[in-house]
Amino acid sequence: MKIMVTAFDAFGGESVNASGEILSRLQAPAGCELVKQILPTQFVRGPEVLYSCLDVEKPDILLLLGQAGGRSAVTPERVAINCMDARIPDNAGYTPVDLPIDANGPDAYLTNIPIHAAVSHLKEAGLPAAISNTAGTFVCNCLFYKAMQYVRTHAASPILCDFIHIPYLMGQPHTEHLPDLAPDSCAATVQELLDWTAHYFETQKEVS
Ligand code: PCA
Repeated sequence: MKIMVTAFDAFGGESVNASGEILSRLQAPAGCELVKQILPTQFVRGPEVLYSCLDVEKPDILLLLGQAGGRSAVTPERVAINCMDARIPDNAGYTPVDLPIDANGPDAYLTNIPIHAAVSHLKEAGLPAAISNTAGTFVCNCLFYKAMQYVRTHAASPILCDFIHIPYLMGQPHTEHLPDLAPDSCAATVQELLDWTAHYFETQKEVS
């Protein structure tokens, strides 16, 4: 089984993106190959780079990581919406306001990973996780939407895909008074999610 995990580069004037820090700590679950990729925080270029990687790597599982400053847990996303509405420019200086990602695309895509079961498992293990019902309207949501579109329309074989938002990490420079997570705890949570999803993929294969 092949797993691809992506993260974003720093954006919004910050020097670090928590998602890249966590990506560097992840290890392949037993018997799996793990491919890591940093993507540019750009509405257009981010999904383009992702699509090139997917065409080459053809993973079975795709987890997309991004930073959501202000959250206090690792948050698997339920839904990507067909909307770009930026408060700040992306790393290419583009600030779309109230635009569709794909004028002919569906309003939304839901993740095809059972996140309720995944998050329950993480919580039972005492790890800081919660479901999120919005990935926002910036680059992360756009990448998630385009990734699900690829999964639904381009992929030759089924890919399990979700976006996971990561809080600020302790020690990372960030706006005061916003919550942060210990890097070890955050990495352990994402690692457990990765392992759980790999196991889920195997059980699905047995069923079909
Ligand atoms: N977070 C931003 C974009 C890149 C990132 O890591 C977001 O939530 O859209």
